[in-house]
Amino acid sequence: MTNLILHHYPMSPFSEKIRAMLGYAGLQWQSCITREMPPRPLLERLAGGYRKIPVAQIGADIFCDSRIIAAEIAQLSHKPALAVENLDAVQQAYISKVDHDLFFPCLFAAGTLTLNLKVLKAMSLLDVGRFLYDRINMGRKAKVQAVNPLQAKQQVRMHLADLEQRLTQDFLFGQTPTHADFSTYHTLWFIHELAESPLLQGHPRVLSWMARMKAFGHGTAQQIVAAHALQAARVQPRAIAAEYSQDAMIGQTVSIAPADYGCKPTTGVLVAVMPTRWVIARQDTELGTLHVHFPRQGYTLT
Ligand SMILES: N[C@@H](CCC(=O)N[C@@H](CS)C(=O)NCC(=O)O)C(=O)O
Repeated sequence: MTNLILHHYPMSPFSEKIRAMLGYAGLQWQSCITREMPPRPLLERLAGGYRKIPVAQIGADIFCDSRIIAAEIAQLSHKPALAVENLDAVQQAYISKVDHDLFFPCLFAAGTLTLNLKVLKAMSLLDVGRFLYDRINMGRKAKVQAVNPLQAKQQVRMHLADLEQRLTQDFLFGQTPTHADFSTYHTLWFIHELAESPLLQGHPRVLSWMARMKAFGHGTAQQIVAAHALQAARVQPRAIAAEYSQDAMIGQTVSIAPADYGCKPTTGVLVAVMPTRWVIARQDTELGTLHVHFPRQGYTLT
């Protein structure tokens, strides 16, 4: 069993990206289920203000964003192609496109009665109301252009036609999957598996690739509760290599927030500046020092 804890909820596409990666990596992990919307007191304590899901944790190190989590899984499983920074510029650009430009079109295009029924089964009516209120508010405050729901299906159809052409091998960029496959998978999982929408029909290569991706499963997960995750955080964070603590900003109090939507900042003392990530230290009266890791791309530091 690795000591990697994933904080997630079942219907979250970006969480599915990580769960599928954990399956491919063949890792044993610990699963801590969180609510579909704030308040999430445990994560507020561990990650500060960061409000997106998934979040991962190894002891007192907290990893925000699926990119950073993927880099940790790449290290743990010795599968370097799971980390975005190990891929070439073409794959990196493709990942940005599917993770950012196509995420909302896929969510909007997935509306089916089945999805609505699953949501109603998973949440109380009161929570559905809270969820909608939260997401409308998040959308209003977002710094990215809203998706036109009428154009969403067309965008997804174009995406599927493009994928059908691309999939000449078992995976998008070769015979083994890379981060790009998992980035592409999670939004289509939302449409095909969760919403059970017929949108993917008529795309035989996409459907076979989806089946290959699904076959990775989720690895072996042990369910844990909040108290266990808090207990796991009562250790010293990992040491930071000297080469990452040379930047002139080190030691300053900074706030880091996503640049697109859900832009809630986390504040702490900057302790590492790496080529692709920032790490800030936060103090919790009971847990001690926590190190919170963020990607540099797509986040702002003030
Ligand atoms: N860039 C983030 C995006 C994560 C994201 O947007 N997650 C969605 C759920 S799939 C989210 O946080 N929605 C708001 C929420 O759950 O509070 C990542 O790669 O992890």
